[in-house]
Amino acid sequence: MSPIVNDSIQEVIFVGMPGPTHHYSGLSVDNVASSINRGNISNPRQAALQGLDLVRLLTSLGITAAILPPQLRPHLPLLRYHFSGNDESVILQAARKSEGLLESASSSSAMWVANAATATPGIDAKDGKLHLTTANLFTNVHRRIEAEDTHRVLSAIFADVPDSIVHAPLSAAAGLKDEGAANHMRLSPSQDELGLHIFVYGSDGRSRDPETARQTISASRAVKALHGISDAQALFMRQNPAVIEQGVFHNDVIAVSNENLLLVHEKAYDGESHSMEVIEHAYAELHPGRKLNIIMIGEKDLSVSEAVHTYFFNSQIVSKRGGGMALIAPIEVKELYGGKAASIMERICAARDNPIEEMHFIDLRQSMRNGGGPACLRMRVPMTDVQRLALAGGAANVVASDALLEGIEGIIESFYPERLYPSDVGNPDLYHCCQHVLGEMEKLMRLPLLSGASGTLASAAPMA
Ligand code: SUG
Repeated sequence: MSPIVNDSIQEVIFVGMPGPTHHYSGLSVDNVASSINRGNISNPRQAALQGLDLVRLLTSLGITAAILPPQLRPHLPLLRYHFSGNDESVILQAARKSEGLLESASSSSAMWVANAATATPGIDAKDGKLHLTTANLFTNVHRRIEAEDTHRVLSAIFADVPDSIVHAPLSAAAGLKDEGAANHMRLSPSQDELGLHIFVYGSDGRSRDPETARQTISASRAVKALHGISDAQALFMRQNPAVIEQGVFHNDVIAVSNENLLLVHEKAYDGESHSMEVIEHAYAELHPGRKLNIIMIGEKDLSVSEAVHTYFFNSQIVSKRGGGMALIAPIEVKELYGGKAASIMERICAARDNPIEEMHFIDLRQSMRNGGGPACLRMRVPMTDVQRLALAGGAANVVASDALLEGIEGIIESFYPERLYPSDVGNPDLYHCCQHVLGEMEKLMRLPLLSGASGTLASAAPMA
């Protein structure tokens, strides 16, 4: 890490690691890829190696990357609401009597860490602290069960980071449904300057709310209040109900931003193009005279359906260490519809009026088949130099280094299965495999993955 000149803010990008139970059982009905691939065979080993490729690409661009490990699956506390006995017996009973429940309990969905939390840098918070609110992911059972462990692991990771607060998930009992940073964007001239926070929601309790809307405005407002963001720095944008119904289950399926750049589909928000004027106006009030680059993609150039299938907007746009931005897109952008979406990206990259200088296409097919592209697999945390140094030097070993990546790769190569049908999650050996993997990662990353994990009633026992 370069020496501290002054305390500037830069993002740390956390990448979520798929776990050994990564499989396709179509658990998210509003997610086109998840539904289409239901019942297909998966390759958890390849999924995790593809995640590491993403980490290596980020570090090659000079970005500080870090790893968020998988969670223990199947999630036994969920199964224990229905079945009793020892771990193996509970899993076997669930496999016989409640396949759907077992599939939910076995999802490796914690890999999509854009849904782990929402982060606000200290510069934007009233108390000057870095805030993270763990998402409650209340909409889907298979995701709801992530929140408790995510909160525990994030708390351990940030324990040594000065001036940081990791909040517990919002109360779903109060009607707050929160899907984390997948529905949040921060616009600013540079990471170091005040940000305009765009909170995107699908439901505000009106009758025309789509049934599948995942984020409530009440949750977005609660995150804004908890983080101490001023009114001038917050905008609440309603998703276009029509696009939610076409498979835009999170904002990051139809928009992506970085610093002063926003790449967005014209149909993303209620009010369509008027919504862009609202964003421009709020940004101009906060940063008079500073340029905001909005690149709006029209329906005639790329339809919402094409955007959903290629995951064009689920790219990452990142600031390279030496200046300029890079775009990291899923390989499907190039492969589907005769490369039409890739041509749009090439034009954007070649244009001189925006900061994107280079494009990278990455093969994340294993995750993509469950609707998780490059943007879903990352959690961005804007941190000061002091905070980044504390993270790198803290008790937890999460910041990507050659040694950490080789260690994780070794665990993946040694223990992850290469073929998994959804019915395989009923084999207790898979649970033991997951215990073993987390035990190894716990030692390597110095995180409480098994100790204290929800679901470890009997699982602290030695590995099989
Ligand atoms: O919540 N897929 C995830 C994908 C999350 C993508 N994240 C962002 N857009 N940020 C979801 O729908 C599918 C699991 C399955 O079918 O087994 C799933 O949960």
